[in-house]
Amino acid sequence: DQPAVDPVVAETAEDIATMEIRGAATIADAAADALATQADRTDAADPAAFRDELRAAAKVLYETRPTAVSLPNALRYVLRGMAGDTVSELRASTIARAEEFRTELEQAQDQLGKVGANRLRDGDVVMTHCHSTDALSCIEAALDAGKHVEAIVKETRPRKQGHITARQLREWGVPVTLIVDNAARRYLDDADHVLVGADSIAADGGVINKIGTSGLAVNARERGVPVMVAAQTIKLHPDTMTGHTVAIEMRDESEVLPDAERADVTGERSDDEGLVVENPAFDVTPPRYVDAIVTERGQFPPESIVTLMRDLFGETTGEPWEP
Ligand code: RUB
Repeated sequence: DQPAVDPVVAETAEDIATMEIRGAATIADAAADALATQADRTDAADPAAFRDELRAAAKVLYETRPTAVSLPNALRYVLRGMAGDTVSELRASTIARAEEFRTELEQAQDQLGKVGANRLRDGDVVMTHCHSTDALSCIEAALDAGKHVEAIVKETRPRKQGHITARQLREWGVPVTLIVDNAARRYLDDADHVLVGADSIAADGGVINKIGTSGLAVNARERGVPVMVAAQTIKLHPDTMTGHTVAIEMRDESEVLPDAERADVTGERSDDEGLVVENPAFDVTPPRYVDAIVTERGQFPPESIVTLMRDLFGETTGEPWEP
């Protein structure tokens, strides 16, 4: 018998898969919250059944999107906090652990924002890619410190998360220039920083983030614009310490070529097998193109991030639901 997974968990998983809930930190927060709901609404008859239920829920959440390591890191954090000899003790400890995770996530984001803000001077222009709450936290902290900041916001095809960034920045009163991705190199001449988030950071300092980040970083280097990655330590990918690579999500081709536009490409040959549409959601920026990784524990050159990773995740192995 498969353990019962609460409908709220299934719904959260669906929202993550369809990107209703998106961005590495937000996904981690929603996953921890879903596990708390599973614990809260359990009808497990005994402790073993409770643990099985929570593990099953974690698996459903895990199987949504493969690239942001904040998701398995969140699941692992909550599951490892399950403690107690009765269902009610297990329930209470799991809920408390999920709450602790969510609070720490928020605090880490505030803390890294202050670190990142120190890199921004009054009057600086920041170029962004995609929508990252960690990156925005740096701008928010700079504004709180009374600095004037302007932004050049890349649209970020195909999902246009740049719109979310632009909207947030405008709500804070930041002057925004919205550009198509292809205009980035031209506008780098006007930028003092490239500021992006991360879905995962590898042990060698490679940064996995929204597709297009690596090209932007290479162009920024050529233009002499420093690249800053804002990433709380929940984005560090422990498996990469033992040689594993980070899976890059391939999303549906309809995001690139919607059905309604397909005939523009295929003409009459709607079943043209010679046409391939690829839609990788993320890419890897090699560490040499990254100037600083800003975390809640301070800023690091990408080459030294492995030290922090070992300190925080040294003992971490296996799937989140493995004891
Ligand atoms: C989002 C993305 C963001 C990181 C960091 O991709 O690449 O830069 O997740 O975001 P998608 P945050 O839209 O495909 O989820 O700093 O909020 O964790």
